[in-house]
Amino acid sequence: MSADLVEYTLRGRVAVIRFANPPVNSLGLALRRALAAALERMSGDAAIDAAVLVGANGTFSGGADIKEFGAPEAFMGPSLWSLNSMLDESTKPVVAAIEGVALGGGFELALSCHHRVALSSAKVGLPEVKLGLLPGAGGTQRLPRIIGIEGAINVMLGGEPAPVGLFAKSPLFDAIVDADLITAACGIAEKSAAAVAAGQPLRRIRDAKIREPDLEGLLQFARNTAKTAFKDYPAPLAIIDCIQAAATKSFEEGIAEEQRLFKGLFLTDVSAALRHVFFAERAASRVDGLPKNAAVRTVESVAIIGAGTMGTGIAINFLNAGIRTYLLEVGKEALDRGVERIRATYDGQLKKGKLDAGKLAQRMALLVPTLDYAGIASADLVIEAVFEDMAVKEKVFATLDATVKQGAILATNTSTLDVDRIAAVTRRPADVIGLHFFSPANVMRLLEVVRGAKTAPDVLATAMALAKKIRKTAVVSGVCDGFIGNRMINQYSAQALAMIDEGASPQQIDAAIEKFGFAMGPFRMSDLAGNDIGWHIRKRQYAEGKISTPAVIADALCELGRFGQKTGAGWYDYKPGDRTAHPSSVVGKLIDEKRAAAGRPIRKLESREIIERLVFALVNEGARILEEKIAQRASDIDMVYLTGYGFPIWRGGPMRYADSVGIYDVVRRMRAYAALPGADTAFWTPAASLQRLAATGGSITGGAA
Ligand code: T1G
Repeated sequence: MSADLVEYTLRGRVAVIRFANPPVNSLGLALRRALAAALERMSGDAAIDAAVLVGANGTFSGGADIKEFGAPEAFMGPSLWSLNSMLDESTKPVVAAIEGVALGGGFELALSCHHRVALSSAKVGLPEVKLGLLPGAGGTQRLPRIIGIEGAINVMLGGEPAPVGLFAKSPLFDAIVDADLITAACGIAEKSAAAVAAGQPLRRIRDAKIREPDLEGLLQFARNTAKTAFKDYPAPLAIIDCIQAAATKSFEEGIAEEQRLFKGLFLTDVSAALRHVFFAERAASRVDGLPKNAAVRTVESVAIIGAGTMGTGIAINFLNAGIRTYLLEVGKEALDRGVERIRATYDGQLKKGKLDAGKLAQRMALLVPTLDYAGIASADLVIEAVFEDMAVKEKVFATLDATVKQGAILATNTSTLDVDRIAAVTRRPADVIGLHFFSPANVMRLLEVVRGAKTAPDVLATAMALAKKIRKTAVVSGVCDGFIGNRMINQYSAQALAMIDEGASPQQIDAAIEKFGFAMGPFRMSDLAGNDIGWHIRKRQYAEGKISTPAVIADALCELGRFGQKTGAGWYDYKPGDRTAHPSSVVGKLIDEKRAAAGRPIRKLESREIIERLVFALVNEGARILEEKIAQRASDIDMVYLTGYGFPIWRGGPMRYADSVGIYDVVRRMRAYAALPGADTAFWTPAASLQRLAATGGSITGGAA
C-alpha cells in the first residue's frame, strides 16, 4: 500500500483509512490499488472489527480520475467495481466519512460502504451526465435503492453537487454532524460491529428493494424531459434505462446493464467533447509563463467610461461582485439613462424573484455616477467602453493617463482595435490591457483578456483573477484585428455572405447551421446584434485594404437602413414587438438583383457544404491564430466559441469538432472549397499546422480525455 496515498491508523478496534490524491482525491489507478490493499488488510486484521474511509485534504473524492480516461489505466484493475465488490463482500462494516465533496465514483464508493456519515457542509452528487456519461460504478443501482426513484432521477440527470442536508430525511446518511466527523464515524462503526457480533446481517444498499407505485409514470416523465431538454445528449436516456433496471431487475442484472450502457457512452463523440470541455474550462484560466500564484493588484473600485449598453452591462458585473463602481459619461442625459438601465435590469430580476430588494439596494448603493474624470481618479481599474473608433479611444486614454492615479489598471473594451496603439498614447503602457466583454455584458460568460506587448504580468494576473470574481470565463488573447473570437467570426461571416452570392438564401444557411447545433445562424445573429456593426467594421477594413471582395449584398442591405431587429427589418422582416424572423421578399429581390449584376453562375448548395464552409472557416482561422500565438492553446479557442458564440457544447468547440471529423478529412474538404469557382483560395489554403497534422494523423487539441 503506498503510504503517501493511504494512511492506515487504528482507533480502538476501528481502522481509519485516510486516502489522498490531491487536489480532489480522484480515484486513479494508484489510489485504487492502495485502497484495495487497505481493504484487504482490514479484512485480515484480527485486531479490528470495522473501518472508516475518509478522504484527505478536507474532501472525500471528486470521483474517477477523468485525466486517466484517455489512458489504459482507466480500465486497469483494481477498478472502481473491484473496490465496490470488496465492500459488498466485506464481513466487517465500513463507514464512509464524508466532508467536502463525494462526487461520481467517489459517491459510488461511499454508497458501497455499509454506513455513511457526513459533515453538514459536505456535498454529494453524480455529475457524470455532464461528461456525457452515467454513474458507472453502481450508482444507478444503489442510489435509487436508498433515496427512491424520483430523487435518484433528479440527482443523476441534474448532475449538480447537492448539500447533504437535502437527504436528511432519507436513510442515505446514518448521521450528519457539524464537527468531529471521524469520532462520529468510528462510533457508528463500533455500533455496527457490535450488531454483527450479535448475529445481525451487515446492511448493504444493494439488498434493498425499490417500491415505487408510480414507476412507469415517473420514468415516462423523465424520458419526455430528456428527449426535449437533452435531445443531443445520449446519457440522460441511458441513465433512465439503468434506473428502470434497478427497479425491475436483480442487482447483478442491473449492474450488467449499467456497465453495458456506460461503455457505450464512453465511446461517443459527445462524451469525448464534454470531457474535453471539462479540462478546457480549467486550462483557460492558466496563463503560460505566469505562475499560478502570480502577484495581483488590489481592485476595490472600478470605473466604467461610457454608460451605453456595453458600459452599463459591464458595470453590472462589478456591482454584482460587491465592487464600488463609478460610471462616467460626458452628458447628464446619457448618464441618467445609463443609471436607469442598470436599475431596470435589477428591477427585472427582482420581479422574477432572482434578486431580493436588499441585494438590489446594496448593489445600487455601490454605483457612483459621475460626469467628471476627476471623480474616477482614485479607481483601481478603469474600463473604457466608448464608441468603437480608434480616435475616440485614444482621446479617452490620453485623458485617463493624465487624471487617473498611478498603479491603476487602464482597460479597453474594444472588440477589434489595436490595444498596443491605444496603450501607446499613455505614459504607462504596462498598465494597459484589453478586457473584451460580449454583449449583453452582464450575461455572456466570455471575457477576452487581451495582453498588449507591454502589459505587465501582474496586470494580466489581476485581470484573470478579477474575471473569476465576476464569474466570467477569461481567455487570454494576443493583439490582432478581432483578437480570437471576432477574427474567426469575420471569416465565418465572409463564407456566409459568399454563399448568398453563390445561390443560398439567408434562411437556408441559418437553418443548416442551427441544425448543426448553433444557437443562431449568422443572419439571425446579425439581425439581433445589428447589421450596422459588421458594416462599420467592413468599411474600416475596406479602407485598410483588408478585404479584397466587398460584401455587396450585405452593404446594400445596410444602405437601405435594414440594420436588423432594431430597425424592424434586416436580413429578415420583423413584426413590431416580435423577434420572430420572417423571410423577406425585399431581401430576396435585392439578392436576385445583386446576383444578376454580378453575373456569377448560381447553384444549389447542400447543407453539408454550408455547415463545413462555416465551421471549417472557424477552424482554419483558429489554426492560424494558434500559429501566430494569439491564442495559447486550441482548447482556449474552443472556450471562446462555447461561451461567446453559441457553438454547441456537445460538439466541444470548433477545434475539438475538427478533431472528431479528423484533420486529414478537414484539410481535404478545405482544398475542395479552395477549388470552387470564385473561391477565396488564399483563405481556403489549409493552415500550415493543419497540413502537418493531416500528414501525421495528429489532433489539433492534443487528444481529449
Ligand atoms: N478527475 C481528475 N481531475 C479532476 C477531477 C476528476 N474527477 N475533478 C477535478 N479535477 C482537477 C481539475 O481538473 C483541476 O485540475 C483540479 O482538480 C481542481 O479542480 C465511474 C466515471 C471536485 C467540485 O465530474 O466537479 O466518476 O486544473 O478547479 O473548483 O461513475 O473539480 O488544477 O490541473 O474544478 O475546487 C465524476 C468533477 C468523474 C467531478 C472541485 N466527477 N470535478 O472543484 O476545483 S467520472 C466529476 C468537479 C466518474 C464513475 C464516473 C470539481 C470539484 P488543475 P477545480 P474546484
